[in-house]
Order: sequence, then C-alpha cells, then structure tokens
Amino acid sequence: MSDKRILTVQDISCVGQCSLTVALPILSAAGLETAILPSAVLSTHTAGFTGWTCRDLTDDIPGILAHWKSENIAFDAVYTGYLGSTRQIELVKEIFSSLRREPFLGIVDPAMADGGALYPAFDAAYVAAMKTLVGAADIILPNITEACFLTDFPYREQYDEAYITELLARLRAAGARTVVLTGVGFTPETTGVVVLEGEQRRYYRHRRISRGSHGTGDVYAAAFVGAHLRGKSVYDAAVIAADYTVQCIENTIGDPEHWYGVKFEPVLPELIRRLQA
Ligand code: PXL
Repeated sequence: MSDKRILTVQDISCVGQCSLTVALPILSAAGLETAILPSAVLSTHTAGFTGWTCRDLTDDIPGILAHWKSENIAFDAVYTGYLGSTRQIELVKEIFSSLRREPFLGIVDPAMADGGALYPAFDAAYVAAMKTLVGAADIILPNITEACFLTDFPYREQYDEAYITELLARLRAAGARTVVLTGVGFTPETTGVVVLEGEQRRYYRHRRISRGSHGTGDVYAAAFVGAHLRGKSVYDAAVIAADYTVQCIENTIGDPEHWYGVKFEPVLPELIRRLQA
C-alpha cells in the first residue's frame, strides 16, 4: 500500500457531487492520505443550479500555507481543480514550489469550461492566470474546451485527428509536459482520452453515453490521480479512470432526478479492484 500524501485544492460545492466531495472519497478509496485546501465554499455547483452562494477562501490561504510551512508539512503530489480566484492560482504556484516532497508531481485539472464556454464564475483574466499554471504542472487534464481556452484555439463541435494534433502541439508550446486530453471522440457512439507523454501519443476509445453528466470531469481527474499515484503508468491510469467514469455514468442514467452529478459511490469497489490488479 502506498504511503503517499497528496494535497488537493478545489472548491467545496456543498451539494452537487463535484470537486472536493468527489475527489476526497475517490483519493481516500485509492489508499492515499489526502489533505485538502478548499478554494471556495458554494451552496451547490454552478452548472444547472441557479442562485448559488459562493464564499471565496483566497484570503485564508496565505495563513494556512504559513502554518504548514512552520510545521514542515510537505506533499508528494498536489492536484488542483476548480479554483476560487486568479490570485489563488499564484498561491497554487507557491504551493508547488515550497510544499513539495521529491519526487513531486503537480497535477492540474484546469476545471474552468465545458461545451465551448467558460463556467459562469470565470473570465479572461482567470484563463490568462490558468495558462501560467500549465507551465508549472507536470501533468494537465483539460477537456477540449479548456485546451482551446488555454491555447487561443477556436473550439469546434466537429473535428478530426488533424485538429487534435494541432491542439496538442499548441498545449506543448504553452509549456504542457504530459497531457491527458479528455472527451475526444471521432465517431458519434464513442469518446475517449488522448495521452501525450514525451513524443508518445496514445488514444483510449470507449463508449460514449449520450446523457450529459455533471461532475464527470472531477470523477475522472480524481480517479486518474488516485491510480497514477498508486503506481499505474499515466496511460494505464487514464484508462482506469475512463472505465470508472463510464461505470459511474451507467450507474446514474436510469435516474432522471439525478441530473446534477453521478452516483460514483456504489462503483468505488470497482475502482479499488482495478487498483489492486
Ligand atoms: O465540476 C466542475 C465544477 C467544480 N466546482 C464548481 C462548478 C463546477 C462545474 O460547473 O460549478 C463550483
């Protein structure tokens, strides 16, 4: 069993099965000691609910970091998701440089956009700051929309291999090292994930379930991080996370009331089984 300690930085959406309420149980199930740094507290996530409240916790973070430094607390990996502000991105870079325990991994899910549009809380200044975090990360996990925003590349619903090749080249030029690009589908019935590591590019294709699901990007990223830190290669972790996310969606599609997230909890034993293989 791994004795790695990881820090994940993302929001608490009190209701809605995304960000920390997804990442913490998945990382714990993967057997990792998981510390959290909440970036903000929202009453719900912002995708489908209206009238949500949000308290940005940026002002609390410098004091938390100072305390951790005084206690000599450090992490084998830091994994970031939905962040609360542009200034917080600067603080995350400070965490990457000053709270690391070698060999360290900085993993960034630039959770800020989907379906061609930014999430409601974000603007061009946030995108500009997120671009700087890409260069500080070892692994990034964007979807196609996020990759387009990060590289000033036009988003397209329909695309071909050449479009994805150009997008990956632009991410590289923007400073990305290892890229796990999610939601890449070349046929109506399939989607998949492209893994770019050094010069090697691999594609894992799987079934696309047409129901749009919230929170699946967070489920995917947390399962990927859990699997990779438990010793799976980047590609194998990308495959395990994809299979787990599909199982979570399959476990939810029969319930139209459950539109706001996926029922990832009953499927956790499947993820654990794959990690033990
Ligand atoms: O799942 C990404 C996410 C995380 N946190 C908040 C969100 C979203 C997506 O909309 O609104 C608050």
